[in-house]
Amino acid sequence: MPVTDDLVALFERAGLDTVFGFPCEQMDPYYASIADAELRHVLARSEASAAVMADGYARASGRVGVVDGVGGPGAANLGVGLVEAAGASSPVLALTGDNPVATRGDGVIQDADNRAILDPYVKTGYDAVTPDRAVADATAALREAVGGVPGPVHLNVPEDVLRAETNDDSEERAVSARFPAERPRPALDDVDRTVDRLRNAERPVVVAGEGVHRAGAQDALVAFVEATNTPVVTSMNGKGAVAETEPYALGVVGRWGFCQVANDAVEDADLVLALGCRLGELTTVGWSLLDDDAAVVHVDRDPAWLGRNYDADVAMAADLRAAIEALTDALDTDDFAGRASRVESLAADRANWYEHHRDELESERTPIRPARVVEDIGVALPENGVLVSATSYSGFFSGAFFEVPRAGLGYVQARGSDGINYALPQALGVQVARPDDPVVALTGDGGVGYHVADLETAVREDLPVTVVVADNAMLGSSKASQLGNYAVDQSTDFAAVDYAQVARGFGCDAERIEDPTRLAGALAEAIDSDRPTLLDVVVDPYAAPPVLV
Ligand SMILES: Cc1ncc(C[n+]2csc(CCOP(=O)(O)OP(=O)(O)O)c2C)c(N)n1
Repeated sequence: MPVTDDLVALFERAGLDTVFGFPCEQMDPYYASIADAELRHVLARSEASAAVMADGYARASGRVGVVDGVGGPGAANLGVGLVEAAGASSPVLALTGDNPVATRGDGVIQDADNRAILDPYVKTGYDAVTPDRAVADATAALREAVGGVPGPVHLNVPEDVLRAETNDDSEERAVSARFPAERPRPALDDVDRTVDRLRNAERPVVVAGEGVHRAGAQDALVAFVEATNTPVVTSMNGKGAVAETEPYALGVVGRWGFCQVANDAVEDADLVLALGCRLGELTTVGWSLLDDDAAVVHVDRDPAWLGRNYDADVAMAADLRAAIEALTDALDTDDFAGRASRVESLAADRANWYEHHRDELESERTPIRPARVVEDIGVALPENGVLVSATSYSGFFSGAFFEVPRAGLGYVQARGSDGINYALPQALGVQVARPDDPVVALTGDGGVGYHVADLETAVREDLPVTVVVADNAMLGSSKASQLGNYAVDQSTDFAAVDYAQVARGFGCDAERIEDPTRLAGALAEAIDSDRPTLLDVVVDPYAAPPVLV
């Protein structure tokens, strides 16, 4: 059996319906095997885009995103996606071709040390130098991607190995691309100690991070906080861990795109329950938010994060869903019934905070205020929708003002790396995984430039995303940072570009929007449409974002 038939069969048996990539001669046998199989191959416009799509697909499907590319330049491009996947614990399997084992390194075209290129971003890199190893290593790579803390892996397969036959007994290898692969439980002692602490705390708060999403622990978290009347803030990566429309949800905490009530609740807390959250610099505003006397309970799948930023009074290296369910099972709801009034009072504070920004959210000024763009997206996007936001201003405004209406993966922002470029390809990957749910990508004009050719991918692959370009014809936050820190403005302006025209050239529907009163209607039409649509929204570069400098 050809090695590549085995690889494709393995991916299908693992539960994958789609893979992503960009062809090369080295990988011809793999493409020939895919052509004969059910597996869908999504052709992106670069290996970088394909890798980001695989990341989006992984997050939204709960399965590994597989991406292929040529060695050398393709491997380097794949790194663009893997650096984000690595930072966000997103399981992506990068498959690179390579020159034949006998001649690689001897000045053959596209020659490179592919392992060395991608090693910094992967849990494990495999170099399959025999046909049987190729299938065995692919199996190991899939298991590695979903085992423990999910994350990217790399499988390098030289061309001669890809063209070979194998006698491998791979059909007997049990493998699943779903994550998490296992759910280690917390120690019962730690669970009891946490419940004790929670019972005795006066101002507890949950800080929920992306670990809640990766573990599919959103419903468990909702049950826990409803049983205990504990308010919840999220890191940016944890946004949507609970429905942000619920009274106990206080929004995003931290330096960028935060709700003031969320920051205040953490500053004021006497007990912080950090669930699947690294308590990193952005979330804690440079580790300044938590009170020195606050007790910390930290639950994370990755023991390396326990105690790294804060000493935890109780530290549990466990699956998030298993841990949160264990907490709920161990407590007595009656002990927490009296706390509903605190939740109501915090909900009123959040409503006031929102009202305080109402003028911006509903502003009819031109150029259009970015907060208005986010507000109108929130109104137009149905409950089953996903907003994939770029970082920078798009992320500052959407983090604060977009409310994820139900617990689950309703919002993605590339905080694994903070790259400004990911929103468009990530949204395409999410749309592949969720063909029936509307997906909106919100991005700056600087960010959209990186992968703009993938508007063609959206058309060809029938992915009806809505792309909203918050177009200020500049690298807005770079300009603000240079002016603020050095009183200079160097290399931050672009010439005006009509992105609607560009999008039409790639085959999308498109509209340029300068009138704020047109925004809501255009968004509703785009989201309702079964075609990819780009809205080039001319926004005010000088609207102040919710950022703590
Ligand atoms: C890949 C990458 N390159 C550079 C940066 C540094 N950076 C942060 S914000 C920003 C400007 C982003 O401009 P744009 O996408 O147009 O969004 P805007 O700030 O104007 O809303 C840059 C260059 C980054 N975060 N990621």
